[in-house]
Amino acid sequence: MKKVSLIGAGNIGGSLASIIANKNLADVMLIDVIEGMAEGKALDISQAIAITESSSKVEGSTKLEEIKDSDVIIVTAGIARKPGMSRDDLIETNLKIMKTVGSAIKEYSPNAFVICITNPLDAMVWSLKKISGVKKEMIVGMAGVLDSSRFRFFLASELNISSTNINAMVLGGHGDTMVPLLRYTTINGIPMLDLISKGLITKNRLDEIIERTRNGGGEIVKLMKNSSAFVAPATCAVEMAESFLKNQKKILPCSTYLSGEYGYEDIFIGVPIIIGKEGVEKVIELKFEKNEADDFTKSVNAVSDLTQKCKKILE
Ligand code: TXD
Repeated sequence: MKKVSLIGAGNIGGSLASIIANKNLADVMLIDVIEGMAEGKALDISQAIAITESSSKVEGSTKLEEIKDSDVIIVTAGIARKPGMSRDDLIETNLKIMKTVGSAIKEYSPNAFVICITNPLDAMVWSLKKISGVKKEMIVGMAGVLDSSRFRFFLASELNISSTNINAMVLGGHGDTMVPLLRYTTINGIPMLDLISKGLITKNRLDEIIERTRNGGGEIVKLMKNSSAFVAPATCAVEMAESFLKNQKKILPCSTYLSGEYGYEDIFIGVPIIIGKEGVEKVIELKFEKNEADDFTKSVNAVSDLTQKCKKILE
């Protein structure tokens, strides 16, 4: 069995452990600083395994050295938003945590495929790469798969069709400037834009759905008050981890380190990539139309501001 270490055993970490174990995907090592949190969740999940017929071993610890020799490490350590907080408000606290986590990855598991989830996502994964020294092909951020999944759900609800029939690509930063690409949104191969001309959905409704997708996280924080989304983020991160572990070569929108692609470098931003056993096996460069390029640039600028803040703090 491969080994997946989950640094952070909170809402998303616990969901990750449960999904990975029930899919019989890998052994799981849950880590948390809160005494008993990781061990308790590991024991709870382990007691379901007889029923789900999984052979995953699920363990928990407070010791970061237990991530030793992981194949995949998924990082959720950090604080989540409360109502009224922006993802950017988390930067100070969560950057300090990335320092601890990144140093542990460097020391105990430098060759793992690292998936960062902690917000503000694009700046945190940039910081984690810098601190851990993990090569750019082996570290990504989870956001675009979630934002695209939210977009697909909202569209499916509006059109009263199965969301599995909808292919969508939401790129850019994980925040208010994310870029849902209508031109690349299809319903079983039918371009979404054709549906507008056929009157199945109006441009106005589409714009409202894009806005709702941008605020997808905030909508859940407002409803749940003391936590943000966790089942969907965990499910999306497992899709990325599975593509690596099983060499599935899926094309997924992920926050990825650019070294000149799309004309940018030394920044993590959501772009389509192929994930296989070598990690980020290819960054796919789409040819944007003017409006798409403008939106993408706006998103890169927003992420770059936050990344610069992290750069200054880490210097
Ligand atoms: O799409 C996305 N990327 C976002 C990310 C989707 C939803 C949530 N997003 C962010 O993920 C959220 O804003 C947070 O920054 C993270 C984790 O969210 P979660 O809901 O899991 O937060 P919890 O439940 O507070 O869990 C975080 C755990 C908590 O148990 C802490 O004790 C632990 O992290 N923690 C640590 N574990 C290990 N090591 C250290 N240093 C540490 N510090 C805190």
